[in-house]
Amino acid sequence: MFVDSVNITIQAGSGGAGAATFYRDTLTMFGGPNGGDGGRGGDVIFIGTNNLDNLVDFHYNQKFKAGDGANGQGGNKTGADGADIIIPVPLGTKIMDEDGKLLCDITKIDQKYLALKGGAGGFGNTHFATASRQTPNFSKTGVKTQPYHVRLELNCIADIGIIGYPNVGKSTLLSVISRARPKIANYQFTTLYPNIGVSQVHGQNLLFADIPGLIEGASDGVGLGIDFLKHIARTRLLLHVIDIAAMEGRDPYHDYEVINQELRKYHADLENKKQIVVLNKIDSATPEQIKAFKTKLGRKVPVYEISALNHTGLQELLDACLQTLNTIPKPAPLIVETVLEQKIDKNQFTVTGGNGEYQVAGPFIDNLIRGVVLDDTESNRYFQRRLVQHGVIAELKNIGLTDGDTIQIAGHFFTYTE
Ligand SMILES: Nc1nc2c(ncn2[C@@H]2O[C@H](COP(=O)(O)OP(=O)(O)OP(=O)(O)O)[C@@H](O)[C@H]2O)c(=O)[nH]1
Ligand SMILES: [Mg+2]
Repeated sequence: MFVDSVNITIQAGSGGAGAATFYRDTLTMFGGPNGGDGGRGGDVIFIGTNNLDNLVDFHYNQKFKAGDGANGQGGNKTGADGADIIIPVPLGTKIMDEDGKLLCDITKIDQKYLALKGGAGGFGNTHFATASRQTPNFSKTGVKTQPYHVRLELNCIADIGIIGYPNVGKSTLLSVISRARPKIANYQFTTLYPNIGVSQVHGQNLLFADIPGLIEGASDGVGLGIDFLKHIARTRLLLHVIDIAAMEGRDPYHDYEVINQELRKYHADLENKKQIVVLNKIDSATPEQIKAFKTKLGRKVPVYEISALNHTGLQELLDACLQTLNTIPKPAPLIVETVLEQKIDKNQFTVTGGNGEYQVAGPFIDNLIRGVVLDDTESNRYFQRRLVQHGVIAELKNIGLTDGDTIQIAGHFFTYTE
């Protein structure tokens, strides 16, 4: 099976909670706070590998979660960090958020993309000891993470795309210039998904992608359609393979025009890609067939004559591929890297309401509420102080908050007293 797009869920590890413990021994009844911090949650990291050539593994496994951080313990023991999860993806994988925004384009072996950072561990109560609060009996819970949906889309990475009608010998060509072993047979649509092969030409590796056959109407979905044309979007050169022996009775030059028209209809970029025309099956063609084609083509495009079956003309073709490629600059890789959680502004909050009832919400509140235990007087005071310090109360006053009004925050109700 060949899978080139999948939706998966990823989640970083949550941070462990800090401990609220106190030093005690046989002589000390009430020692100082010694609660250790919680461990950090693991990160979610994607990594490029050439051991995979498509996304089929994600068809069976779509949920990825990094390890949670362990809770802190007494005696100032920090909890262990959660393990990162490292997700290998084939080269050419684009990682997008659920709105389709590109987050990262994996194009190199071992290229890493940090998609989600693990949640920070909560502070143990040692952090909360101040001159005026010597025995803090609260600690912070770790940052709880959420699952994110991301989409993976594969656009094969290849220097050269091999295109043409079905049964013209595209896979045969790939099989004789590389070690790839695509299925070859004397019927149309033998190839159902792109095959990638590497050919060494004068010490340089050229990556070829053999694309399933195209026919008239492909750009409207006829045959295997254009699903696979996206896999030649990144190639810099196209080998347009023609069955010059016309073994299936079609006119080779008409084939050539039809395919170009389908490319044009699909995307102007494909039409503008440099092409080398490959007249295949010359072992079975007449000199007249070759001449007729070349006359119609004129001099506008380079033409090579080969027999993939008999291995004729291959070296000349490969030399031309190398030479042409070296004249076309490599497209600059798309470098966009957004850590998903950085999308959230942790200081942001909104105030709403009026007539004695107000609400506060937003990431600032979500983050703050995680770190406090509201039933605990001390913790509750700390919470209220943070609201003042962060300007939440001032904002509420701006929209009319006065003494005795109710403020609703994350499902809790508070009565405001000046
Ligand atoms: N006589 C001759 N036959 C060839 C040559 N190259 C390929 N063939 C034959 O043409 C048939 C089709 O070859 P494939 O390589 O499967 O063709 P394809 O273009 O990949 O076809 P699809 O995958 O269906 O698009 C097979 O029977 C091959 O043996 C050639 O140079 N000469
Ligand atoms: Mg094929």
